Parts: sequence; C-alpha cells; structure tokens
Amino acid sequence: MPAHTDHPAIKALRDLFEQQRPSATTEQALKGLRDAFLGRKSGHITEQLKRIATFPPEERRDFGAQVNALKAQIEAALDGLHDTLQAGQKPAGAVDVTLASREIPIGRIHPLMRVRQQVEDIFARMGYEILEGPEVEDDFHNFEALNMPPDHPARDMQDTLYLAAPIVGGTWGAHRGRLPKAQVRAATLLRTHTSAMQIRYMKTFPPPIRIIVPGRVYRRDNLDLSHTPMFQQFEGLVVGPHVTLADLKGTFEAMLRELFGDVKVRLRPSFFPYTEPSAEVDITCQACAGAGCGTCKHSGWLEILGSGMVHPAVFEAVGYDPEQVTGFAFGLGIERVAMLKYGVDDIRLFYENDLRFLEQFPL
Ligand code: 2NM
Repeated sequence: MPAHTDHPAIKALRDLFEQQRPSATTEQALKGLRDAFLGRKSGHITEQLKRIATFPPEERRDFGAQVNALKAQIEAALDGLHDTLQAGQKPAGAVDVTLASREIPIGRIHPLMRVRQQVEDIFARMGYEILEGPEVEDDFHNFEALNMPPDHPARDMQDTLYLAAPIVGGTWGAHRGRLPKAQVRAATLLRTHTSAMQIRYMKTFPPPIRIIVPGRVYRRDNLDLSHTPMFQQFEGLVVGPHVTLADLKGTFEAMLRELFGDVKVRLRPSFFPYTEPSAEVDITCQACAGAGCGTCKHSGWLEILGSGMVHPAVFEAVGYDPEQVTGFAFGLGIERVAMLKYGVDDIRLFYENDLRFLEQFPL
C-alpha cells in the first residue's frame, strides 16, 4: 500500500466544511450545510462518490475509502451540531455576541505635550502665530544673528552639539565647545534654542509680528534631576512700532495666571546677549503659597522664564530698522513648567516612558 495522503479534492472539501461549520448557528443554517455536503442530487460528498467509478482500478479503492471516511466525519459533525443546537448551546467556533468585550487600552497625552498644547492654546487666543523650525541649524541663525559673534563669551554658556561634517554624504561627529573661527562659519549644529527659527521668520516677514515657536532643543548636558541633553522649549516674540516692557509684563501675567492659577508675577534684572534690558520672570510658589518651602528654595518665588526687549543688533541682523520697531521676546522650558505644575522632581521621568509614571496623568 502506498503511503497515505489525502487526495486534493478530499482535502479541499474537508477545509470547506471546517470553514463553513461555524455558520451553522440555527437549525435552518444547519440544514443548509447538510444539503450542501450530503444532498442526494448535488451535495459535495455525493459528487465525489459519483467520481469513484471514473478512477483507474488501482486508485479506485483508496479514493473510495477517503470519500467515505470524510462523509462519515461530516455526518458525525452535523449530528453533533444538531445536538448542540437542541441543547440551546452555541456551537464551537461561533461568535457569542453576549460575551463581554476585551478591554482596549486607551493611551493618553504625554504630560509634556499637554503643557505644550495648553501654552499654544493660550497664545493662539492672544493672536500669536505658532510655528516650528529645523532642529539642525547653522551658526548664523543660532548664534550670530542673536548678537553672539564667534568669539562672544555667551557661546560658552551653552555647550553646543556641533555636527562637524556636512549633513548629506558626510560623517557625523560632535565637538564640545567652540570651534575655530573658520569652521564656525560653515558649522551645522543642533539648535540650542528655538530663537533660531525666530531669526528665520524675521528675515522672511516684515513687522509687525506675534509668534510662538515650540520645539526640541539640544545642549551638551549630562543627565541629572534637572537636565537632559534634549529638552523642549517655547519661545515667543512680539515686534511692532510701539511694543514696550509693559506689554511684556502684561503678556506674562495673562499667560502665567492661565497656566498656574492665581499667582503673582515679578521681574528680576538678568542678562541675555539678544535682549536689553533682560529679565527673569518669577511666580509665587504654589507649593507653599509664597511662605517658603523646598520647591522654591525657601524664597517663596519660582523662576519660570527668561525674557527681555529685543536687542537692536538682532533687528539689524534680520533687516528690521531698530529706529522703527521695538519688541519683546521670551523663552521657557516645557519640562520645567510641567515639573512645577505636576510636582515632578526628576526631569528624566518624562523620557523614560514608564507607564507607572505616565498613567498618573489625566486622560
Ligand atoms: C529667552 C530669553 C530672552 C529670545 C530672543 C529672541 C529673538 F529672536 F527675538 F531674538 N527669541 N527669543 C529670548 C529672549 C529668549 O529665553 C530664555
């Protein structure tokens, strides 16, 4: 006897039956299934039984045995389905629509994106345009136009990640700190602040302007409780014929009260190369209501953002006339705002994607 394998026609019929079997969920459907396979005139099995006589004598016996075996299996299965239906049970393989569905896990907005959306919303309602820019920048937009010429000491304040070679077709490498003057002019770098995009915007569009630039920025920092080499920033810029320091303060008061509730806002003198005068902006500490605590280092105040009136040299670099326009600008760290708002004491938590952390934020 040859090694036994199903004849292709038998295998196809068995597969067809297995495929159609789950649909027999009512007596009527079951009868349809029985007719289709065992019907006397043209059931699939009946057709195969008729074929037996057409096989050559040496194959006839084996094929006949296979057809009859499948017929017996199908009859048994149909009888079983009949019994199941009689007993009022669902046959195996049928969909039970009364079962409770499986729980579908729902994602939620990341706390940093939540803060970003809130800040964007506040400024959108004040009429600001919101735009992003390239994360790979050149020296002009990131430094030079912002009143930081190649030998300006302010470049040491930010440890920049330089891309030493051209981006297309070159090899990548990072240099710490300042590059020789000749290389600086050609250097590409990862932007250290989104002001680079504000320079691009001013070069392209005339005043008046009101813009907000959120996005990722990069600094060569080591990880600790309050530093990550990549973080997210929000910078704002308003330029027009009569923009004053009072506009700056009023804007921050409106924004910070929406973001943090009933807080007081104060300005402290500071320094940035691209603004004059410059101011650090504080709000009263919400953790202790101004009384002094660990969060505010017992001062009652929290530093929220840096700001100032745009330096005339910046306007000159982008082709604006500093005699015709003034402006204010500011920058804030999204992580810092999220940490203060939600009481998070380690910035790294935002980037570890530990669900035990993320699931604590509202949907
Ligand atoms: C800050 C603080 C102060 C700033 C300046 C400019 C520009 F493009 F107008 F010169 N954009 N952003 C600025 C000013 C940013 O971040 C702490």
